Amino acid sequence: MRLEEELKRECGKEISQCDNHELYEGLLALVQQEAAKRESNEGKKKIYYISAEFLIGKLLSNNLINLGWYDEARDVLKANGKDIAEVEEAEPEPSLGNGGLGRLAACFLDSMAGLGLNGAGIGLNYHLGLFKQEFADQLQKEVANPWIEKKSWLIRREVSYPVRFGGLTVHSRLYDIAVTGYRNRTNWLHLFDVESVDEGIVGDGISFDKEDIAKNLTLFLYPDDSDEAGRKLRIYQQYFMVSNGARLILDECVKKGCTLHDLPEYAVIQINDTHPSMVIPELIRLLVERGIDFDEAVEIVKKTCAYTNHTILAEALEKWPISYLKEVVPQLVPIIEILDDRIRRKFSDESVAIIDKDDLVHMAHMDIHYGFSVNGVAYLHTEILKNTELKNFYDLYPDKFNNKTNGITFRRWLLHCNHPLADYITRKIGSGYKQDVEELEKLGAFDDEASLKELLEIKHQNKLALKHYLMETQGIQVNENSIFDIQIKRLHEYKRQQMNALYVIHKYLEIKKGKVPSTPITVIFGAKAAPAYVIAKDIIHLILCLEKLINNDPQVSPYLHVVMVENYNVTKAEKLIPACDISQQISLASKEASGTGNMKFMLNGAVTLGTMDGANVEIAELVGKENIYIFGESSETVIDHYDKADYVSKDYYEKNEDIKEAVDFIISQELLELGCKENLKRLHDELLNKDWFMTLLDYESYAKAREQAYKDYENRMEWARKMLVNISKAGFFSSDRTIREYNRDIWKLDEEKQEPAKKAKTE
Ligand code: 26V
Repeated sequence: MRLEEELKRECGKEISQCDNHELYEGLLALVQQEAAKRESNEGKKKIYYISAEFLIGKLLSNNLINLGWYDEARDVLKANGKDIAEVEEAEPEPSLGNGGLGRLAACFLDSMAGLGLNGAGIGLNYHLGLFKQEFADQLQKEVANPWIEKKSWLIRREVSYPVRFGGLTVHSRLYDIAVTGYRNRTNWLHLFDVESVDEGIVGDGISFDKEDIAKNLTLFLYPDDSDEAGRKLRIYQQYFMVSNGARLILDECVKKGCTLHDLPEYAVIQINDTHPSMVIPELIRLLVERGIDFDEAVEIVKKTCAYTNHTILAEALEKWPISYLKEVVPQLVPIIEILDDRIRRKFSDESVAIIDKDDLVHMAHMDIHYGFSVNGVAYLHTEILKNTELKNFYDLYPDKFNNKTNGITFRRWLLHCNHPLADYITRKIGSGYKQDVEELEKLGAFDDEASLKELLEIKHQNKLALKHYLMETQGIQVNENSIFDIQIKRLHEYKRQQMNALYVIHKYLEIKKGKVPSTPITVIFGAKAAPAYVIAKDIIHLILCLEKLINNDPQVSPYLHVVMVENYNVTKAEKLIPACDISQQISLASKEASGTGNMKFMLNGAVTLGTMDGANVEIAELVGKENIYIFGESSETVIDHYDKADYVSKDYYEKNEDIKEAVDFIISQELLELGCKENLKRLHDELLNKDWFMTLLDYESYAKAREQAYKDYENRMEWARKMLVNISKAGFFSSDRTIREYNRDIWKLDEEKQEPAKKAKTE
């Protein structure tokens, strides 16, 4: 076999003599060589997806699948006594993202390459990425997370730019990661780094000198911004990313014959949330520096940049004090002031200004005025942007607004992470669905008893695999015959992990009173909390205390188990999702822009328990109400409560005995013995006196829907039918569909450069 010979040559010895890490490195080198051979940057116009996060996950298997090498590699390894799954374990997971926004960027890169679109990602090469989460004394501890080994996917390039800040100049260095297209050409993820970065300045946990910019600039993703130095560091990082990115874009375009006057014919820049928004003034600055008249530069940029909004949460919409910008990026300030001045002359409405009366620069406002497209990430989210959050902008520019419902790459979230299910689907409907996901609909016909039993058996096998994984990685014992009820996502109050925890308390108390569930339940959480987000950390504390209390109670643990997965990341998601029965998507309606975990679970045959929020709305429409558990108040009602400020959590606490009992249990003797009084008391107070995300408002209907799901699970055939419908309707959520829509409506790249088989359908 060719691969066998090449791998032997690459490793310098017999495959059977190599350890898993050597085999990983050997395969990495082969993939890199092949990817470079398949490189293609043809096409006049190119899409640059610029983002602070790219949560790419491990790359080996994904690349093997995309190159069409996976089966051969698996067989070669097997023939030499090696297991590809163990080789995969040897790869460190790059830690270049936080949550859905970063994972979406990674799925999009995969789809762009798979569809043959001329595109690239632009971001930063954080050496320590997002922190690694460890648990000690039922608390989250943050430690550094180095992921770059001597041999890695990063390819050092000759590209370097001097980047000037207020007080210093640093020199950048470009590293590239190949993005292999599924049976297609290679695109690149461009990650900029700074030559002077120094991991040695990191002290205890993740502490470091926030003011030593030359050494810390690309150390961490989302450095703690609870103080001024942390906030300024974020501005340093953002400017470093966009300045390098903008120069790379201009250089590439000029090389292809662009005169800069015609830049929009060569480049389109998708701004992923507001972290890269400074690309707008920076591009204007660079164009002027290269001889373009200011007014024309503004027009060019307007035709080149498009903005995606990923949240309506006020605290996540960035607003930087102009004084910070004056210190860090003084060269941009006069440009931003002119941009603001032009808006103020045109529109009297203060709410659409770029620089507000408190001298805060609203990054999203700059994107909307000076970009040509604004999109939300799910139907409901875009509607809320148009009608509520960004209504004043929608009134000005109705044509700029459009929706692009998120998607996920099926290569990673089905073919790679769930081999048994992918094989099952291939057996039933053939392998056409791998290219055309809409073919998944054909699965719907296989609702006979034998086929459904097979589906249940696959779920069982995946649960067993997860059981072994949890035992090996965390020493946790779970029952594969229990219901796996899973909530994995960033920890945030709006996502309401606390509501899930309240239900766990309720169940615990019920079992204590002798009411045991027919089938045991395993409730699994996975979440990192931002280091300075106090209540989020209190919620983790509560969950870890519950885990200890419940799992050690012999009266309860046969029926109810709680697992908090440590350091939840892409690799863990790939193990958890295929094993899930119930997918918890329980955000307060209107707050979750889309969610993408919800799509991954659905595709892997889990049934959603969720609110009418984000893409849950579209999932519900696709699968029908018998195949999803929807509960809770609508987004309209929620928005109305906020408008009227009439939600009082205590009313719900006092009205409902179950709620009162569960909430008060947070400060019960049992829990106080296991946890910290300060944290538990603060969380109790928060729920009782504030509850900004209305946990208690929805608790009753949540508990009811969850009970119903558990009850329905007892009829396994009916449950399997729900699983089948979910899988067969998941095709819509392929990121290939999303990317085709971006290209059709926003990017408009040369059609002939796309793979010819599938173009976006016209509406
Ligand atoms: C980030 C942070 C980070 C620090 C703590 C406070 C805070 C609050 C909100 C955010 C969200 C930033 C934007 C984001 O990640 N949005 C997510 O984007 C996904 C992809 O479109 C989408 O599926 C999720 O619903 C949305 O939350």
